[in-house]
Amino acid sequence: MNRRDFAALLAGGLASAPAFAESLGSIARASVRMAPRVDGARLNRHLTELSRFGANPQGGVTRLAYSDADRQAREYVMGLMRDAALTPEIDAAGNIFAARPGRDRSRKPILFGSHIDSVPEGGNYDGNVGSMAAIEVAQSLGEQGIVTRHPLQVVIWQNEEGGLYGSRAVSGQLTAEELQNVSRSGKTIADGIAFLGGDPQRLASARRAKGDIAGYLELHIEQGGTLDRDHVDIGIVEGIVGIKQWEVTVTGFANHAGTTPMDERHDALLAAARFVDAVNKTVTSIPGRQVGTVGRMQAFPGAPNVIPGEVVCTLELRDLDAAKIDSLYASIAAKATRIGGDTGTTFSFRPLHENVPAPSDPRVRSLIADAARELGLSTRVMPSGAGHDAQAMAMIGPMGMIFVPSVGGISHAPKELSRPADITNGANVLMGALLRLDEVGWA
Ligand code: HGY
Ligand code: MN
Ligand code: MN
Repeated sequence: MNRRDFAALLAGGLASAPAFAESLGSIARASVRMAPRVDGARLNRHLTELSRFGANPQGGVTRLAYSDADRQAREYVMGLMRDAALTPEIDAAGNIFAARPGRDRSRKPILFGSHIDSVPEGGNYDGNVGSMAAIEVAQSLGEQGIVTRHPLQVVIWQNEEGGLYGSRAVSGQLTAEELQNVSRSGKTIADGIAFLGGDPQRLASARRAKGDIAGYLELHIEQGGTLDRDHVDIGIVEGIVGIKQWEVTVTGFANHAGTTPMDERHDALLAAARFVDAVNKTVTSIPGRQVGTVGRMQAFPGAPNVIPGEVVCTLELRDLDAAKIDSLYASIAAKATRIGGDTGTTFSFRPLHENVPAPSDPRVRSLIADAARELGLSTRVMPSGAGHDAQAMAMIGPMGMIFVPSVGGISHAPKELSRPADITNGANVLMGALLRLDEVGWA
């Protein structure tokens, strides 16, 4: 029913309540018809199928970047892209891009997507939800005959979990030294990129400059418990934490565990144990949401009857404020020196990688809020304690992130779970935000 008829109905008085209710219903249906929707059943089916690649017997997935499971999963995803009438291509950095032309060739592309690599013994939703949803949105737009003004590019980033390697190559933040970092699959980053079909010698061709994109949108699971606990449908990310990681080497002196008196030892593992405690005490000594973690530790030579002569571990610090990360690091390094003095050991720190903190674009946040409101979904503006490829994209264009609830806040673990209805909601919000971004397009 159009506006004029509706006004006549009101002016002529209500013929009868049922007629009026019917008219309201038709208006409501008309407005619902205006909000295109994804095929939620197909989206959740694709998520289930994707979980086969690198599946763990205890549940969840180990799909390490540059592993066979990663490459096989990428093949599956590229097949879905072709089913969605997209043409997947692999850029020199090993990222998968699938483009759809827009009506206005002068416009810059809108990018949207996520990653499908996982942590060891991770969950089936981290990255996968945003990746499958992006393909589903592109497929649904095509099926509903919706052609956007801007070109669209669905992207599946490579090696997000190792440190945003694929997206940082595109944003120009990846350094040549980092290509020699060894990934969890055992391959160097350079070999891993080649394994996925990229070309580490031509990384510059994957680079995009600030202004090369009209915007970037990413749907992701919250990986925390706020939305689930407070029964909120959609998280609108205000900013993504900065992350700095170091490899820490503690050097002592390997010796006989039986004949070396306690006061003559240079025990690298004792020093490392005090270091872990010092990290925790330093990070919790000031107010705020900063976090610090020693996530991995190896003692050498690793025999019960040998005093460890060396320990290699990791240090990771996160906060929305880069300056706070740096001051925490300075305090921890000073404490490490004192621990070394007390134990006759030395500490060295080798930077592994850095993700700079990234605020989302307030204009994109309001588009996401409008899309959620139109769908009758509740929203919460919130920070992201997890790192995401979106923070690399924020370096080159307006960025927005959409969260859906993680049940119990569990993530990076086999019990990671998001409900199918929430995932479908998130994909519909992604679609709505994308169409709004296309409408207002700033570039
Ligand atoms: O580690 C992170 O925060 C992200 O899940 N890669
Ligand atoms: Mn992720
Ligand atoms: Mn993750």
